[in-house]
Amino acid sequence: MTRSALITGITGQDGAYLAQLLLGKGYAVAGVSPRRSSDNLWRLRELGVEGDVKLVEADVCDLASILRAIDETKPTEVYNLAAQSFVGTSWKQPLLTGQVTGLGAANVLEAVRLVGKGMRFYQASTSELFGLIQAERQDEKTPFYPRSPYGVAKLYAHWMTINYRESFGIHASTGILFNHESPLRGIEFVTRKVTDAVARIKQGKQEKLHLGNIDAKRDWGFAGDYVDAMWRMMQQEQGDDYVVATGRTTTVRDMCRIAFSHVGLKYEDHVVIDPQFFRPAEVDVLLGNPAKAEAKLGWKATTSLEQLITMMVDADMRRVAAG
Ligand code: NAP
Ligand code: F7E
Repeated sequence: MTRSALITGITGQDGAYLAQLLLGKGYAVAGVSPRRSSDNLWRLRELGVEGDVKLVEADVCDLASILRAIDETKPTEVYNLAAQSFVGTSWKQPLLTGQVTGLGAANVLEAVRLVGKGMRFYQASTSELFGLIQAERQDEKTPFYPRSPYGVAKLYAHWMTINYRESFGIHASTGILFNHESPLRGIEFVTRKVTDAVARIKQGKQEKLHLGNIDAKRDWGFAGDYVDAMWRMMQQEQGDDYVVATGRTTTVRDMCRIAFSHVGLKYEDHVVIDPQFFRPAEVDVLLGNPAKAEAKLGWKATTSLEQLITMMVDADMRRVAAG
């Protein structure tokens, strides 16, 4: 029997890598794509899989459209990756973030409950749940303390997933994924903002890079590694919750140092601290403990931060050179 997957958020960074991974495993892959006035398929195109996935026009805020998408594609696995995922925007559009990132997940869960008998469900949970950290290294047992409307919306989605697993016996898993990046990362996130600027500065198209809190620390991994952990969760006998991380934390400042030095520049000569990029409440430090994912899923991060950032700078150097 052909295995099939429906991915909400297929046009995002993780959606594109997950689609590529599943196609490589022989899955029929479909994706929920909300109507947009401009092209949002560039990531699928860059990975060369645009023509291999079936796109269904639907929106996680519209339960009827999700029911139709599930009915049309009859997936065996449903991955809910759709979100308003930019933390900074979540203070500017808190209600929209709640609707898409929080209630959107409830809509997809409800659709699976109503018409998805036997379907497995994955929820994209996040290290932002830990926010103001309650333990030095965060694992599945660490209490949550979200620090943004995004984190709060994800908390609701996280507990709804657990509640549907416990209430209705749905095979539902949450992946508490720490930051993961790639050349397909959105330009507003700090790693890609930096690697894009490094390429522009090196090629004489920009002089300065305006950043906010460069003392913040993150546990950064490669998105290509992390979608494999999602798939592994779906292959387990039972749904469960897993932290997915590298176990190493680095400041934004040191990430900048790696990116600039890769092309022979010094970040100190170009980075300008700009108050507009500071957040109303900050998550100062995140450091994950992926021991459970390593033991139960046989998963391990394989890409170092240096490899990740140089891969991203090289991709942006090519993009900027190509105009
Ligand atoms: P992303 O690049 O921002 O992708 C988000 C996706 O959601 C896009 O495909 C977007 O479509 C879609 N979307 C937005 N609103 C929607 C709606 N109303 N209905 C249907 N789809 C909608 O995010 P990502 O980095 O791939 O992350 C994937 C998921 O993992 C997200 O839920 C994110 O919150 C979560 N997460 C990410 C990280 C990370 O470090 N990357 C870590 C932990 C958790 P358009 O492109 O058309 O807007
Ligand atoms: O910020 C600091 C900023 O926007 C990282 C999302 O995928 O990961 C992501 O959320 C850090 C923060 O990611 C700038 O204050 C400094 O401390 O790249 P980011 P994020 O907020 O960690 C989690 C796990 C998710 O779930 C989210 O969906 O960098 N920072 N200066 C800056 N950040 C940005 N964006 N821009 C700056 O100029």
